[in-house]
Amino acid sequence: MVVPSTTPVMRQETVAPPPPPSHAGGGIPTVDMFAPGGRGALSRQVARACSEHGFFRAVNHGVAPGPAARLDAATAAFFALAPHDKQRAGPPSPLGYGCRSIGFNGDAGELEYLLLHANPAAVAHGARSIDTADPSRFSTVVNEYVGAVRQLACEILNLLGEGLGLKDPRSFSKLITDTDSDSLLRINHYPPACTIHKLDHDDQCKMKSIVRTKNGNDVNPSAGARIGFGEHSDPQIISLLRANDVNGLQVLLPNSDGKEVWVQVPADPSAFFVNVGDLLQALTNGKLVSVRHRVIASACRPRLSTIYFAAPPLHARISALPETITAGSPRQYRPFTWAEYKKTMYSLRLSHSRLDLFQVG
Ligand code: GA4
Repeated sequence: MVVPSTTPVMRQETVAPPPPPSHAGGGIPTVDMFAPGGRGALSRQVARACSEHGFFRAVNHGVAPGPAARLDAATAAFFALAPHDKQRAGPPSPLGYGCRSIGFNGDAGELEYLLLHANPAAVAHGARSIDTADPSRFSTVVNEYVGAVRQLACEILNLLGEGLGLKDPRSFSKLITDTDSDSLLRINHYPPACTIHKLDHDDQCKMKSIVRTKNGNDVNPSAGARIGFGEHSDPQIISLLRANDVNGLQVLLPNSDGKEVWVQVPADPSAFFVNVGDLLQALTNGKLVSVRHRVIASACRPRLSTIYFAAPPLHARISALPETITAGSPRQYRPFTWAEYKKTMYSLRLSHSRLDLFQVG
């Protein structure tokens, strides 16, 4: 992964160096969304976390716990159904209920999931096969959650726009608030690993950072490591992940020697984990990099995660913002529509670095 310079590159005027995000929790930058110090400092912190890591933990984020608790209860009830009842909401095409199989090209993981479109009409349609007894109960809960999380996503994108010194700081958030936005909600349920494979308890529960060697193989300290969700970057603009207290998420970050290592992200049910997606990389001409991440499903308790993937409308034209293109930093990606990008991503495997296919020259 190319790591951009440590200060946001697009800012024209001279400003005080951004306060570094704190690194509580295993090298994962943390941004307190209500930290004292004012909006300027906060926006620079968000921009710095996205530029340096493409990833951060948002705490004190202002999303009320109610919608999340209600969604968790509804999805836990769904996953507790008998397999044939869950299958009524599948197979994912790509939306719906899925078990193990991910996408259309042979990727698989140790999980089951619900993948939903985030707009209310689509939620209502999907809910009919998810909560057959009372579909409107399920869609109300999903819409309430999506509304709250979309607001946080917009706030983060506005702060990012401000921190990067964009001419229009709302350039990113406008794309996801469009009524035709193609945003998704994914709920992943990773069953407890030890009940499936009966591996040694310690092997299953002790996951450490895994060093990636030159030939791309992982030095795996645990024989029990199983791929829950394989290595990939998120294709959209930004993703907001919230999970229960079970570890599993890992992000690929450079260590102090510049070597890429898988860093275990300590679980924090009260936080949102924010990922830069491929489209944000394209819009910023590569100044921000979409972080590669995966889930290793080795815990002895189920992991439940919910991810909001904020996307533009299908017809949106994705092109580097003019202020990101300079003599020293020529255009990296040809313009494309989100529809075109989606078509490409569904033709490829999960781990593919798909944005490379849009590189110029
Ligand atoms: C990865 C991020 C999101 O979970 C997702 C995934 C999608 C799917 O599960 O249908 C994809 C994957 C994701 C990228 C490549 C293609 C499409 C599976 C796959 C192999 C919902 C998304 O938008 O892209």
